Amino acid sequence: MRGLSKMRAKDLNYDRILSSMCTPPHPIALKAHRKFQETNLGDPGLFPGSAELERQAVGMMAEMLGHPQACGYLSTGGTESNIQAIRAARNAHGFRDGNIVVPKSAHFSFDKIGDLLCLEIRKADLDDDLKVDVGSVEDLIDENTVSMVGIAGTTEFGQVDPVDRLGRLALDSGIHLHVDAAFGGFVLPFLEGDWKWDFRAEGVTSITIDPHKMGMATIPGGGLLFRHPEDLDRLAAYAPYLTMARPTALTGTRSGAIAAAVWAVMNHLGREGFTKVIDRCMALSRRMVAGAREIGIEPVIEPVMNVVTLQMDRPEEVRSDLLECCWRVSTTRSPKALRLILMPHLTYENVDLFLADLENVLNRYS
Ligand code: 0PR
Repeated sequence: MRGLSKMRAKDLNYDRILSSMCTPPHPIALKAHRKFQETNLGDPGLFPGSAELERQAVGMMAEMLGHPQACGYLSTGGTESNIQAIRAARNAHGFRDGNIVVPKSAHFSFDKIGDLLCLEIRKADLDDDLKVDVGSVEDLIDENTVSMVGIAGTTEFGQVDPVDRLGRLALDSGIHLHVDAAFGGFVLPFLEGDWKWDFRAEGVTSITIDPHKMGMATIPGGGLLFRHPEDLDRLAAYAPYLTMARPTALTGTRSGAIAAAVWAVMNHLGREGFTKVIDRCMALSRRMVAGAREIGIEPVIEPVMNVVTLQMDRPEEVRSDLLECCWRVSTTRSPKALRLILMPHLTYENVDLFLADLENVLNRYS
């Protein structure tokens, strides 16, 4: 154990991490996770309690996403959910040399998908607010398009695509529409505003939502939901020797710990608890933006969710200078900016300390 402790001590704690979409799990999620660690959802007949928790956790997310009848499973995270959603869409079309149309802001998991599923990845332009341009999507779709993708909470800027309009285009053209809400899935339902980005938007066929990001569950906790059961069924393999003959997950063996963690944290926090968490993260984000403005820096967009991007000429240099004060931040590609995620582990005090260090670093350049 001493060897392990030595290695664990090398890992950072989350205090000064502003670059991550993960956060320490809620204590109740951790407790639940430990209790179910050795169970296996890959053979659910042996662990019916864990399987029931998964069904209920998926049901709670389905309700949150505006379609209580939606079906799906708990994956290892956004990458697996995106792969499986596109695989289901491709299988629905029954051909292999197709394409998918994703926004230029899509997560790099879609590049992996192109490679894995032998699909051409077509990238649609963004508008000035960094949302996908629906006209550009329309120009890129053709008879070989197996799916369009909209993002509810882009990785770099936390922006939300016009899913509603994409949904109408999807219905008109008979193409699947997958929404990647890996990050935004546990943010948008708790924000004020009339977002129509989930199953409430007609035409949305599947949604990626990650409990291990803003859902405060344990890693690896992903979610994938489908509007139509037949799409989930398109992922099924045949394994008659298991207690479930037609498993749909990408991985075989998978711990029930995540089902327990998601179930526990969703029941414990409920709508009210999550709203408090999100309110606080948004207040931290507003403080970050206001403090940045005081030292003459503007955000790229007014934050939609708890992702703050600050315009500057040389964000990579600022990033490495901030490392001297032990701050971990990241940068964006286009437009270039310093990227900060205000996760639940951050405090007002640390936001202020960060802003003071940022001002010092920027003064070196002036
Ligand atoms: N879709 C979106 C919109 C995402 O932001 C991410 C990950 C994924 C899909 C893929 O999810 P998984 O990583 O669960 O497969 N977004 C973060 C990113 O790649 C993940 C992350 C988390 C990165 C913590 C760094 C980190 O320290 O930027």
